[in-house]
Amino acid sequence: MGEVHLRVCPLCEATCGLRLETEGDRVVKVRGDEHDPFSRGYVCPKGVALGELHADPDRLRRPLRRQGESFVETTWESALDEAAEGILRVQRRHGRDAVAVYLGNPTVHNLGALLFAPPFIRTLRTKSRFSATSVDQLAHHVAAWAMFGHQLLLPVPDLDRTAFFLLVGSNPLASNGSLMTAPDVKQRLLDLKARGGRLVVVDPRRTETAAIADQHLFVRPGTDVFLLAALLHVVFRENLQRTGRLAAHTSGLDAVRRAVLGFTPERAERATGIAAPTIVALARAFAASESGAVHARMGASTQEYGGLCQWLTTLLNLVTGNLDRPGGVLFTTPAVEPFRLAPAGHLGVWKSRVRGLPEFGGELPVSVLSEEIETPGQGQIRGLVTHAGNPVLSTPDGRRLSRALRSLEFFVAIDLYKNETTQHAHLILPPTGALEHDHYDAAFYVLSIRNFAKYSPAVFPKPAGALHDWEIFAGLSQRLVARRPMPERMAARALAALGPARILDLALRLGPYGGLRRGGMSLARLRAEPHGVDLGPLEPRLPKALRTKDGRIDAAPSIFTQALAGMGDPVAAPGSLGLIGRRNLRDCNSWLHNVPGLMSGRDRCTLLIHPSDAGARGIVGGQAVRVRSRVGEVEVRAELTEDVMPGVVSLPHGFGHAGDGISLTVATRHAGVSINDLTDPERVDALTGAAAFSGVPVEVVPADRG
Ligand SMILES: Nc1nc2c(c(=O)[nH]1)N[C@H]1C(S)=C(S)[C@@H](COP(=O)(O)OP(=O)(O)OC[C@H]3O[C@@H](n4cnc5c(=O)[nH]c(N)nc54)[C@H](O)[C@@H]3O)O[C@H]1N2
Ligand SMILES: Nc1nc2c(c(=O)[nH]1)N[C@H]1C(S)=C(S)[C@@H](COP(=O)(O)OP(=O)(O)OC[C@H]3O[C@@H](n4cnc5c(=O)[nH]c(N)nc54)[C@H](O)[C@@H]3O)O[C@H]1N2
Ligand code: SF4
Ligand SMILES: [Mo]
Repeated sequence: MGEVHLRVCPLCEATCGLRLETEGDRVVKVRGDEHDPFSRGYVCPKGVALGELHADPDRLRRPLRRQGESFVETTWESALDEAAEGILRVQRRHGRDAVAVYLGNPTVHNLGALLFAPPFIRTLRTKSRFSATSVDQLAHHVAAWAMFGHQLLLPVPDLDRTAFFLLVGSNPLASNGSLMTAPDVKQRLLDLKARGGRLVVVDPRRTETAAIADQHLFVRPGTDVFLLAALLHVVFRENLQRTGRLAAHTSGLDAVRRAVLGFTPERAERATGIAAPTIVALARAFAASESGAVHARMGASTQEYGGLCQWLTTLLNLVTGNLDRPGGVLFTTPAVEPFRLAPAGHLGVWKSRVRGLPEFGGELPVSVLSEEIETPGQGQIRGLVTHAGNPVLSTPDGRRLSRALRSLEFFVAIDLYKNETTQHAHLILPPTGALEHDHYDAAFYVLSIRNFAKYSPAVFPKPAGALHDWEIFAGLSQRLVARRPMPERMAARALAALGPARILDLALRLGPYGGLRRGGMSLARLRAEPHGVDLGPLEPRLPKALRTKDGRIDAAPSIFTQALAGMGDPVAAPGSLGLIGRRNLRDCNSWLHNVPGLMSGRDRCTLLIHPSDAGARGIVGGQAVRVRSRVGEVEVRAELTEDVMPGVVSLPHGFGHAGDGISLTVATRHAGVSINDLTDPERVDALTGAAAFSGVPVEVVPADRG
């Protein structure tokens, strides 16, 4: 007899409620949970594939130890002992910072890891800390920290109530949304249009999202800063600003007005390719709209001016009166307050050893990881711990990183697969799969378009002899502090004894909906409401929520005004094309290509190129082409389409599953090529250190002529 389980899908930011039917240790059916008040029954193909992922024969179930070029199974006891010994050995020989750590994206989709990775990293006492943040949303944290005083004060678009949604560099119809947790985002966008609202998309490609928009503006990659500054310029020039209630709690607005004086719509036209009158009309329409939200994501965050883009985006929302008001962008009031989980942030308190890029919140940009491993000297990285990350495919110049990883004295990977990155480890420690542990989206309810809370119990019991991510972290931490003073040992033991569920319960009780009153938020309450608890629409929280020293919004942090003042106009490299990435609904960064149900249909890893650019190079549709950048080259099939603007080519990210060292049977059959064999670690946002993926200059030639 089968069983029915309710839980949240842990694969992307949308947090859809699922209804899983199981028989024994098998998932027989996955549907969207129509009684989940937030996701309302929506599910995408990835959610449906969770059962296949769970059953994937390539998913590792036992710790592996490298022996020459192959791996052998070992016991957890000896794997954890060896891992801790390896880490301590490198630190004894070369110093604490010689051991680096990299946290990948799924770390934030896993409550146990989210809670136990930070204390583990503190135990390492290393400054060599990296994560996927610096190839993703770092710009948002820097802007939030500089303007609002806390890196997690991220304004979220009030998608269900806004009258005007201006979306820059994001394709939620493929990604399901980002820094905007909005399950069933397509329907929500269609609802916006149905209630008379307006959707405008700014993107170098006519994406699936652009296709349903009222207006799509092609923008040259990496030039959004000129557009955003020009929109502000028009708002000030035409006296359309109405900062309203928040003006009294904001400093620096005059400096902002002065900062954008030189950013005319005509200058923006030259940089972006968007006609000046179009920019003027957009500024007027947005400012006049009864409400509006500008949201700039991946395409605008991972570019040379990503930090500036996020600052200008928030300013646009602020000066048009849309910050912290219904229909605009607001801060969530999540059941678990993020301020209890994460510190406020700091920027550039130290710099990376080789290139001098700034830390943010204690992390260095991952674009420097290879050089920090390769460059001899005090502080050289000789050991590495990765958790839920695949930086060989996800960070710039992955091939170089792959070679660098091979040179490490010690590398331990906590991961479900032997993939492009973990194949280089000395130890691979595989945790339980998503369905074998409980979950609560502590991170994504901070970014949610409604205040919402839902607890997911494990679907399957933990298999005998398996460990959860948090248990691996706790086991390592306890071993690392074994010879340290008593208080440290006791703290590590006490934390492990608590475990994630009890920590969550405590955080819920201490949170804004907790307290002693009956029905106050607690784990028991969430268990009793398995479809989730809707905590209402977002509500204004300013100025109270501000964490700046003076309790005011800083509209003009000097890091931004100076960077904007120092900006020159973009110069195009003659003959080259600008490379951008893309996502497909059935991908999940680099790691779901081993699930057969997601890989049917035609080859997704193609180079999109405009027919005029193809014609000029003698390229026809379907032809193999060679794409070459400063750092590397790949060979891939060209797909001709007028959906990318002339001068721009697009490759998906997350492919490139070749080589004998990986154990990904299905993914290898759909290997594709890695866009990050072309992206360049030298191209970063100087302000934040984040990778600049947008517009990497590439040459494209027919493969038989290259
Ligand atoms: N199916 C699927 N869903 C995912 C993921 C996945 O891999 N697959 N990954 C998840 C993760 S980790 C994240 S962070 C989110 C990201 O979610 P999104 O932010 O929506 O990211 P993308 O879908 O990559 O959309 C980025 C868009 O920016 C455009 N772009 C590129 N360069 C520029 C530029 O210079 N300016 C402008 N204006 N646009 C530009 C690209 O053409 C692309 O359409 O998606 C999440 N959801
Ligand atoms: N050029 C280019 N590069 C990009 C992007 C882009 O758009 N263009 N997108 C960037 C973005 S937004 C992101 S977030 C990064 C993602 O980059 P990463 O986080 O480095 O890589 P992922 O592809 O998400 O790989 C996740 C890994 O975690 C493992 N895993 C999955 N679940 C778990 C778990 O519960 N526990 C453990 N221990 N392991 C698990 C998987 O097996 C896989 O190895 O890539 C970035 N790189
Ligand atoms: S949209 Fe995201 S959360 Fe929802 S089912 Fe798909 S992968 Fe899972
Ligand atoms: Mo991401």
